[in-house]
Amino acid sequence: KARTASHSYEKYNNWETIAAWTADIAAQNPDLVSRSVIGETYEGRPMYLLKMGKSGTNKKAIFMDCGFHAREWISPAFCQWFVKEAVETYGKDTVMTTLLDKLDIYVLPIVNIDGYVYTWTTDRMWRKTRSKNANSRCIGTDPNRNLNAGWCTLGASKSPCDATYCGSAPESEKETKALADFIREHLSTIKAYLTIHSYSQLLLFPYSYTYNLPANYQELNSIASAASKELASLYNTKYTYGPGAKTIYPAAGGSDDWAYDQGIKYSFTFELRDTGRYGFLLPESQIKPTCEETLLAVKYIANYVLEH
Ligand code: ING
Ligand code: ZN
Repeated sequence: KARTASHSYEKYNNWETIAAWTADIAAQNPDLVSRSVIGETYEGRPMYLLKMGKSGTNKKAIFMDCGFHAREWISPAFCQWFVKEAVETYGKDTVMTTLLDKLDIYVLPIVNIDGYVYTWTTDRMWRKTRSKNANSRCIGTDPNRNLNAGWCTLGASKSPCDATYCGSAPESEKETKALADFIREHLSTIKAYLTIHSYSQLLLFPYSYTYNLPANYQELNSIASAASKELASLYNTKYTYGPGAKTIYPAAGGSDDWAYDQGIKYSFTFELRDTGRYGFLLPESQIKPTCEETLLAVKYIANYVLEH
């Protein structure tokens, strides 16, 4: 029987609770979930990665991360929800069963752990990492401006005091380096990259660092359209979709563009609820509906990748 212990999936959890949960969920579902550490953060916290799926040979994989930006609390909540749903519906829901039989799904519950901790202790609206910057009293780099995809050429700042500071070099942050290293080491299997942010109700795909369209633009657009339709089928939540540069704003150094240029042809950024009423302070009462609707879109994309 799938076990998810006594974890609170409808509350925002602090890092200590999430870290303990990663151990528990793996220990309680050993045939479906395993935990590894892909690196450590600037402040020394272990970056736990969950690998979901039945063991098998030559499996394709999907990589999903949450918590790039510290204040986007609904994002880690979704990664926890996704893992719960996977273990609870495996063997019951035919789509989830097939997904886990045929694919490995890597889930990194929080990328920017130090920033997340800081939002719990000190500043709820913090976005960046917590690394020190040379010759500046300002702290942190925007991890979603820190990848080597048109790095710091537009929609990013070279000033360490800004919220979109791109860092001293691509992958200057231990967190983005660990993420990029893991993906590079698994490029032969990873077919899709999903990164979960908030807010604005958008489903974005490359490119954000240029107005040029990706080679498989038509395919990505139709996947995004169908996934948005799936999402809306539950509570009629409206998503806008399209290439990042024209759908939200031009911004270089993002992880979806970087993953795409590594050869991962299905690369998406989700911007979850809402459209601004609560913004980053999305009430806990919206965790369940937000996660349930998002799950439909993620399952759609995963199933598409499996079949193509
Ligand atoms: N939005 C993203 C950000 O990092 C984005 C939008 C997506 C930029 C993909 C670049 C690439 O600004 C939020 N809310 O963080
Ligand atoms: Zn974000």
